[in-house]
Parts: sequence; structure tokens; C-alpha cells
Amino acid sequence: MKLTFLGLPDHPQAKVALIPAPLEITTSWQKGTKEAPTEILKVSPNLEFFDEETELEPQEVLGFFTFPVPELPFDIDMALDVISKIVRETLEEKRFPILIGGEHTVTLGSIKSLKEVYKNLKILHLDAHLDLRDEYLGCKFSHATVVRRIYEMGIPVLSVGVRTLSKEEYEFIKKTNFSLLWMRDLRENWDRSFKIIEDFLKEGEIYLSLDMDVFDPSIAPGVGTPEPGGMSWYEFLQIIKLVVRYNLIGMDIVETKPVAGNAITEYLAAKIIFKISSYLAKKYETS
Ligand SMILES: [Mn+2]
Repeated sequence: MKLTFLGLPDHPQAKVALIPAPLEITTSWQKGTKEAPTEILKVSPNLEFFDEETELEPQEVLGFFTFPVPELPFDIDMALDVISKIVRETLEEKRFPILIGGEHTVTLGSIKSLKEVYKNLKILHLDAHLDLRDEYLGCKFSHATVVRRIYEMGIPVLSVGVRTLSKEEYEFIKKTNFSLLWMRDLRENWDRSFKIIEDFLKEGEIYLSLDMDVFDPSIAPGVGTPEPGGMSWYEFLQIIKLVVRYNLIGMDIVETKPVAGNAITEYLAAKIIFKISSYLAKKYETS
């Protein structure tokens, strides 16, 4: 039987599409992100199906459609093409795409289709890392270079929650004046940081790229590089509520790496999908 979000049958008029993207080719250290889409979908029926904050059921208001978990070719260009085709189909069906990675490189597949449809596409990037290397371990298309490739397409990016970088990336951000908010900025001056995020969201169509390692490893241990000092659940929800107020047109949730005997990160990822869908449902109901 096909795995679906919340274990529910696909809604015939679904406005949200879940796109499993089990890409794992360029992962450098701890392996396992290929299993994440399956594991996230598997834990999702254990969530409560009612959102206490918006007081609604997103599966009723918007409805979910879950694509089958695809067998991706072990070639980065071919794999990104497969992902990009599924995203294009989702946009044609007028559904909100939520990609479930997989390594961060899947974002490039998504953007390939999105930039054909949206002329003022912008990326809000939540991540402990900048992913701004020019190449990594000989690869131009890798989880460590994904934002550099997006930047080169001329698509505006704001990276939020950053707390570690390479010297190459340090020199790049100095040279280019790349837009970012360190995790430290959020903690030291939340109001000013929040305003910077809001100013970024005001114009254009926003795509959210969420690397699960933006969270503190204490609440998201199942990631490839569990960088200390990350975001909390409630900080994240404040940012997400803000993003949903503006023109959010799609998202991905990447780099979960399931840990045997500990489903906390997969559960968090499933909860994020449910929460964002609840906020989108609330907006849909009141518009
Ligand atoms: Mn990262």
C-alpha cells in the first residue's frame, strides 16, 4: 500500500502535495537521509489530526495528496529532473508543493520548475549552514553547494539560523554582502532579526527551504551534522507564522537522517508539515 501523509487516502481536491524526494548521492559524513521521506510519512499517522492553535483540521480544509516514494536514478542531473517534473505537475494541479528530502540538493530540482512559473521567486533558507561552497568533494551540485547555485541564478536568498561556515564561505559572504542572519543575531536581537525577515518577505513569491539542522540537536538529533546552538520550536513557529502571512508558494524540508530507535526528528518533520498546513488552512479559510 502507498504511504501517505497522516495515513489518509489522497484527497481528490487536495491543495497540498507531499513530494517524497529520497535523494542521497553527495552526502559526505553520516548516511541515511535517503530513508527520511519514508520514515517521516510512516510516523505521521501518530500526530493528532487537529491543530490546537488554529482550531482546525488541515486535512479537511486543504486536503493532502502524497506522491509515491520514487526510485531516483543515481545520477544527480537525472534525479533532479525527476523531482523537477513532479513539482511541475504539482504546480499545474494548483497544489502547494512540500518536498520531503533527502539531501539538500533536492531544492535545485524544485527551483528548476518554480522559476519557470514565478518571476519574482525568493528563497528563505533556514539552515545551520550556508551551503555556499563553489564545489564540494569535486561536486558542483551537492548539499554543500546548493545555495551557491541558487545565488548564481540571480534568485534572492536570505539564510537564517546560520552558525558555522568554511573559510571559503566566509570570504564569499564578505565579498558579496550575502544576506544572512546568524543564529546569534536571532538570540541577541529578536525584534530586529524578525523585521529583517519580514522586509525580505514583503515582495515576490517565497519558497521556504528548511534544513532540519537549523534546529537545536536536542530537539532534532537525526541530522547529518548536529550543530549545537540551534533554533527552538517556538522561535521556528513565530518565523513560520510570519512567512505564511506573505506569498509562500512552496517549500522543502530536507536533511533528516533517521536514527535507529529514536523517531524524534522524523516526528518533528511530520509535525512541521502539519503545522504549516494548518497555518495555510487558516489563511485559506479567512481569505
Ligand atoms: Mn545544514
